[in-house]
Amino acid sequence: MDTIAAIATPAGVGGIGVIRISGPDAARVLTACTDLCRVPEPRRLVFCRVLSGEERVEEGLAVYFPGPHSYTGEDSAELQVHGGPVNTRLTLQAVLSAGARMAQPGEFTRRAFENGRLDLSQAEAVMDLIDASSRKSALISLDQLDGALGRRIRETRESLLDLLARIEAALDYAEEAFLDLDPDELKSDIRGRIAVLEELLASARTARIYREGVRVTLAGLPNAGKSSLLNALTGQDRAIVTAVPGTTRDTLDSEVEADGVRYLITDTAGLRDTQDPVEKIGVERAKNAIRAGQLTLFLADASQAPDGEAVSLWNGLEEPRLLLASKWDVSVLRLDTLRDAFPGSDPLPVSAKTGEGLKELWDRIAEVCQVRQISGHEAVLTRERHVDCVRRALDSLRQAAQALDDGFPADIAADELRRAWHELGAITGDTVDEDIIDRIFEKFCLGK
Ligand SMILES: Nc1nc2c(ncn2[C@@H]2O[C@H](COP(=O)(O)OP(=O)(O)OP(=O)(O)O)[C@@H](O)[C@H]2O)c(=O)[nH]1
Ligand SMILES: [Mg+2]
Repeated sequence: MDTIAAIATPAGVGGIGVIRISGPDAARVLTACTDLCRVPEPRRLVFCRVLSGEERVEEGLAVYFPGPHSYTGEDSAELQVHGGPVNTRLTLQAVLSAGARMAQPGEFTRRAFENGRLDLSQAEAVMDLIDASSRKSALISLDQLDGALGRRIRETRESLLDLLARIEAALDYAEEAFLDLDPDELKSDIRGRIAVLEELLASARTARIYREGVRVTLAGLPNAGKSSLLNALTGQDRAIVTAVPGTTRDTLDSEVEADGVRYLITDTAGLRDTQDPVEKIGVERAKNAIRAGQLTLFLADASQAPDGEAVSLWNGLEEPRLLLASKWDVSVLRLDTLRDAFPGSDPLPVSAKTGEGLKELWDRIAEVCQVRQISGHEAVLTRERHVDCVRRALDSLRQAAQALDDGFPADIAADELRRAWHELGAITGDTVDEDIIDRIFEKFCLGK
């Protein structure tokens, strides 16, 4: 194993720049590229000058982490120098001249994984934490880094092994022991594992919502109050509001965070047949925005009688959709009237003017989008890769249960259980191909 080095801080100017070194030669490299005559005490910062040959190129702090108690599990060191692009590069050069080689992206974390310091899901959490775009998704990654997902997967795999052992023992001593193997009990154990995995799958949806946010589109006839509602929901004076129908021509996105979730709310042009070429394009864009969104809020103006055109637009909308009785402060209708006029609706009264109903609207949005609060230390599937593994494991478990239901011999079920065990192992990296590991780590940044 060779000794690797890289600049760990982002390119550019900053307070400090960190050069990381890891591998069996870390101590020797550190003393060779500095004026330190011996390795510093473990985990103690010491002042040093960085040397290139005899020449001083930088000065800063050095720290040494002997393995296995380091990030990578190997002997490691760090040099903290001034955070400029030229001097950090000079320092790296000095480290490389002292015998280290340039690290590949993600190579430090890959070594941590290969040395058993992190399982694969934790290594992925490191990257997700760095990439987190909201407070909540950062916290989810932190729990995963703590090992919450890995623990849940390992428990499930253990219990599958138990089941397998019971089946195999029964098969080995077929005649007398087969009686010990109560198929109903076996089935109910398998069902228990299925429930655990189904719960995990549901968590993936939540994680995705926290990571990517939710796109909500406002739609309705011209003048229904869409732009006013956009402004009210985001608390900004974002969209132009006038009493003239057809005010909004283009789509307009505005972002707002509610309960830790980022919502991208899109205001659109009022939907109507029009000869105006600009408005025509606007209506086309509105339709595209409705298709691209995850939820449509359809505004029906409650200050006038229900409009047949609005009803047919509502009927053409795909789920999930919510009907809002807009301008409720000047309503001339009862909610029941709207409910009857718009089939399949459960209208929610709102007023952009007074703010009435907005709190309820946020609650309904969260409910329809199935935003679930995540408590701390919960096992959550954060990546498509995990989701695929769990789906395949679930398939196998269902097949196993089915095989027992159909009265097939228990070794058929055992094959499926083994497959599920294998699939789940790919999440933690216990059973995974080298090329998948390559693909995961090549997406890491340099120095991580
Ligand atoms: N009283 C009352 N008036 C409202 C409310 N919301 C909107 N309005 C009025 O309704 C008119 C149209 O509002 P907009 O928000 O521009 O409606 P829109 O759906 O964006 O209209 P277009 O962009 O033309 O499609 C304006 O005169 C608003 O002041 C409300 O909650 N209460
Ligand atoms: Mg508008």
